[in-house]
Amino acid sequence: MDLILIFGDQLSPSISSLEGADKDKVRVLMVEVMEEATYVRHHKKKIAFLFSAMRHFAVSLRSLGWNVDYVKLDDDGNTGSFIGELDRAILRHQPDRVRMTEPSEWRVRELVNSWQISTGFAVEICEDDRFICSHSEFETWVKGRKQLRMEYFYREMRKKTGLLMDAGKPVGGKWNFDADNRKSARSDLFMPKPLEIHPDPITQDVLSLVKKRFSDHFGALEPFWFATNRTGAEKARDHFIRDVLPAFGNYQDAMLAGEKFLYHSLLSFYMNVGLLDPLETCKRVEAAYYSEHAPLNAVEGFIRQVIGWREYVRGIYWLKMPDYLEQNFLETVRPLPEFYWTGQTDMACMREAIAQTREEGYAHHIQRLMITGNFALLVGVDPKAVHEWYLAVYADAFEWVELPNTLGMSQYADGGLLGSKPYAASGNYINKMSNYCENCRFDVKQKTGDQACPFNSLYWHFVDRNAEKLRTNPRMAQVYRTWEGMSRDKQKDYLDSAVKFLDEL
Ligand code: FAD
Ligand code: DLZ
Ligand code: SF4
Repeated sequence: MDLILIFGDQLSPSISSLEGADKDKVRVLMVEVMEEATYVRHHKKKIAFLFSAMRHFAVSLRSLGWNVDYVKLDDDGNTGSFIGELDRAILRHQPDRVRMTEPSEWRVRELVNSWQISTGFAVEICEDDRFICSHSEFETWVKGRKQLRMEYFYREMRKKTGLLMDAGKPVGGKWNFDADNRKSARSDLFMPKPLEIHPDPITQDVLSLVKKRFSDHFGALEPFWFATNRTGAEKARDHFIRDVLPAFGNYQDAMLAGEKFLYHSLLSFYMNVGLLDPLETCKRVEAAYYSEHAPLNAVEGFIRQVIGWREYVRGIYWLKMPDYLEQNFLETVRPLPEFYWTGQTDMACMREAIAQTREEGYAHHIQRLMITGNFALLVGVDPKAVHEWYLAVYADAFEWVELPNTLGMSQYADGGLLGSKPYAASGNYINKMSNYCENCRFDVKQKTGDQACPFNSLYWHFVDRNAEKLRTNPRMAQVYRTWEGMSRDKQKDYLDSAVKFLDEL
């Protein structure tokens, strides 16, 4: 008999570990364990989402005839760890073999490896075929390339999947319509609202548990509106395609005070735990283009994020771990400012991004990259501290996708493997893409002094202090020309302003 361990982000009925298994000769094991909920102190909503989705999945497996051992967090004897629960299940069932789909995170893969070595138990690890690009395909793509640019990888994925392809050529004559996706949003636009799912009894039980056991974790637990099963996630997907997708592209980079979601899909949670299949989701989005429901810039933009960025960061993660976690190209050491947890800051943009992160366990890409990420980059926070924050606070955060985005894309800690230049920006960019500055105690137009937007002087401080590392980057050449063309006095004003702000941080 086989014991099949299913992790909390493997909630797909077609998961490879179940494929071909004989229901009568298999025991499925799913476990809620304290170790997973606390190795970083996850947002309350994230824990509730995971546990509720796991419990719903166990119910659906049982209804399909699988024998499932489901260990709840508060069950008697729960050891609190994957390995402890694996050991207990082996004592209970005396299986011949343990089987699982490869864990998505290096940390858990290592746990399983060491357990296998120490016990000598037979473990079969199946490939996770919910991704379009396997580890070996990614390694083949990497071979012989000097630069690992996402754009080229993405084109391979378009060819492989046939999405938006016409006789071997990209539909619309171009691979990428990102240039059309930079509009700033206005508050008088019609804003779609996310589909809210009312908690059912399973979710309500989990909410009580999280309230009781994780009250000291970051974030608001309620209102809790996430889907926690496949049917709910499919409804959220259909709602996105019907009401939101047509404007997804136009406002992809926009930010508006009070608008937490804009035209984003809110599907990362569901795809990352297996409630939605990424490829199927992309096919449905593609169909919206062919039926003339959504324009090409929106459809191509969404598909690029999923089969491009999402697959690409996973490839980088598995290619570069475990060393990737230790990268710190800019050699930064500052601890994460306390207001990342409290939201108490006079900077309206930061306050807004952190407040909604606390309320929802969600912020959209540009908030993550150009507000909270940009600020940490400019002030020089230790990239590992930034990583741990992102991993804890977002409901869609799993290390394989979060780490390359944070350490690589946002903090440039990998020295440019993922992004060709640091995503550093002054207040001007934030003002162009949002209306945050209208209600800020700082003045985005002032460059230095107590009233000036801190991002302005911090930007030049960042440029100056990293000159040795960044000056030779061709994409930074213009920035350094501008900096070096400034008068000594002007440079000094910027640096003095920044140092004063940093001293008080
Ligand atoms: P949409 O804007 O609607 O995009 C559609 C889909 O594209 C997303 O659901 C997601 O699956 C995919 N996608 C978009 N951008 C990326 C990207 N850069 N990498 C991978 N997939 C992408 N995404 C996560 O899923 N988990 C994370 O932990 C995570 N951490 C991030 C940390 C930082 C610092 C940054 C800058 C980005 C991070 N992202 C992460 C990527 C991106 O911000 C989220 O995928 C997105 O905001 C999720 O919201 P959405 O579903 O509304 O996305
Ligand atoms: C995120 C998470 C949390 C909070 N709790 C659990 C859990 O109790 N049991 C579980 O199987 N998975 C959990 N997860 C998701 C895991 O961290 C995720 O499955 C790992 O990334 C596997 O590599
Ligand atoms: Fe943010 Fe500066 Fe604008 Fe204030 S003025 S919201 S700190 S960018």
